[in-house]
Parts: sequence; structure tokens; C-alpha cells
Amino acid sequence: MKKQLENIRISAEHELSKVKSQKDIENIRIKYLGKKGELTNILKQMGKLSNEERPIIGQFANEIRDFIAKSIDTNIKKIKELELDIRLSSEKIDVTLPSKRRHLGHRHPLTIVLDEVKEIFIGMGFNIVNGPEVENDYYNFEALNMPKHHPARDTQDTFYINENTLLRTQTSCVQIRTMEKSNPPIRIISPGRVYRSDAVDATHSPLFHQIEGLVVDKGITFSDLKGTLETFIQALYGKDSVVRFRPHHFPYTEPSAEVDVQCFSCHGKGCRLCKNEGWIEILGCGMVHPTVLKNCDIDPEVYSGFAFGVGLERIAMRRYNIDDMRLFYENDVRFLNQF
Ligand code: 2NL
Repeated sequence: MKKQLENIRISAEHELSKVKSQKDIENIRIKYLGKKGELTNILKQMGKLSNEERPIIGQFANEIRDFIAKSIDTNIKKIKELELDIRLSSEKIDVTLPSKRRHLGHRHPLTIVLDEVKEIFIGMGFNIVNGPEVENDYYNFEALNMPKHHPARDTQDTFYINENTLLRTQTSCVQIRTMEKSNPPIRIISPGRVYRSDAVDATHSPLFHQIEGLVVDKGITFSDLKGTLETFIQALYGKDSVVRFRPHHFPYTEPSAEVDVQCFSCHGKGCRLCKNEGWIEILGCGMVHPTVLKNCDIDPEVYSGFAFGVGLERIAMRRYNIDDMRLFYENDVRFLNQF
């Protein structure tokens, strides 16, 4: 029996030397020390021993049991450390690794230019006003000194929803509504979508964006208009931009002008960009027609004002050297990524 116990110790020790996990150790514990384990089996046979042998073998069996239990304990500790080492090295985080690049979205080129234009006018004390895109005949035409059958209506092919309702062809409607509601001084710009029934090509779209401006106060003159627009154009295109005012006609302003900026590419000599003109048209403007002021209950004998309208696509095309307006609406990321 002593020999049997000695063999148990040797084989337990041998098996423990090969364990790889806590599970292996647990199996060994059950095999040797468990209720149906090998050591227990032997102890159960103690009854068969003589009175002299029993205490000796009993003590020896206890020693073997303690020995195996102790070996198990130390092996568990070792295995736990080993398993922790393996886990730590496999879960290691290298905090010096560069992080993954996140692809942030960004502003549309039209938004970039619009934000810039707004910033320039906010800097000159203008407020930004928005209004409805679905308008009626009065705010889009009548109030702006374009009565029914006025020839100017034909030049702007309008989308009608019914006889009296239409998609606004310019954002002047917002300014009419502002003049109706508030008293001078008024200093506003109204950016937004406008609609004209045009066929799509490189320079036309049935939906485009306009920014209109309006200033009404006592003593506003054409030189205020010139100073404001020169400041705007130089802020947008650079301090040394050369600006020229050319007489024009609009039904809602008198006198009226178109504003050109000297071609940045050829400095007035004439090139492909300016179609040999030397100048590039930027906007239309003028002194608000007295009839328009009267329509909004503002006395033209007391107040005067100037107004202007700029196409957002046009100035964005100039700014980024884009030759086809359709690029703005197609949302091709290869185009948009460049801004
Ligand atoms: C253009 C440029 C322009 C205005 C818009 C305006 C607005 C009011 C009164 C008077 Cl409420 N004028 N806006 C003035 C001049 C030019 O737009 O090329 N339009 C066809």
C-alpha cells in the first residue's frame, strides 16, 4: 500500500509538471484528491490494515495528500501568472501608434462662398433675412414695379404653380416683405434659392442661388452704393481688384448699373476667361425705384436706398475657376473633395 501511495505521488507530480491551464490542474485535483479520486480510494481500504500498519500508512497517506495539495497550489499560482502574461501581451495597446484617419465631411463650395459673403456683409452691419421660396405675383413682380404684361416678366421664364402663385425668380420678395414690416434704417442681405425655367447648360440651371442686398435710410446716395459694393468685391476678390460701374436698366432701380471686376487673369488685356472683354460681370445694382419704396409705405421724399443682386454660382465659379455650373449640383465626391 505504501508502494501504491508512492506511485500516486510520482504520477501526480509528473502530471502536474505538464499542465498548461487551470482546467488541467482542476482535472488533476479531481483525479487524485476528489471524492472518487485515487488517494481517497486507498484511504477507503485502510480498514483492511492491521492495527500496527494503520497509523503508519495513515500518516504517510496524509503526507502524500498534503504534498499533492501544496503542489497543486503552487502550480495554480504559476499557471495564473502565465495566463495573465499571455493575456497582457496579446491585449497590449501601443499608445504611440497613429490613430485611424477619420473622413470628416466638409462644406459644399457654394456654402463656403455664401458663408464668406455673409461674413463680409455682417462686418458692414447688415442683417441676414430669409423668406419663402413659393411666392405670389405681387411680391415677385408687382411690388417691384413690374406690373402684368411688363416686358421684364418675359425675360425671366417663371415657374407658375397657379395663376397667382409661383417659385420666386429673385430674393427681392424677402426685401419687399422686410420693408413692409419694418421702418428704416434697413440694412439686409437675403440669400437663397431662386427658380427660372431655363434649360440646363454650363452657365444655366432652373434652380440657382442669389444674394440680394438692400439699404434704406435717410440720405442714402449712389456713392454709398459704390463704396459698399467696392468694399464687398475687394474683400471677396482681393484688395487690388479693379471695379467698374456700367449704366444698365432694371425696372426696380433708377438709376441702375452693372458692376464688372477687371479680369484677374489678363488684367484687362482680354483673354479666354473674360472672353476678350478684359472685364467680368459680377452683379447688378441701383437706387431703389421710388415706386418700390411707395409700394412698401416708405416715403421716397424722406428716404432713399440702394439694392443689388449677385448670383452665388457665378461668383463661386470665378473664385474656384469652375467652368461648368452643373458640377455644383451633381454631388460627385471627386469634385466636392477638392474644397
Ligand atoms: C440682377 C441683379 C438686382 C435688385 C436686384 C432690388 C430689390 C428691391 C428693390 C430694388 Cl426690394 N432692387 N434688387 C436691384 C438691382 C439688381 O439684381 O442682375 N437682376 C436681374
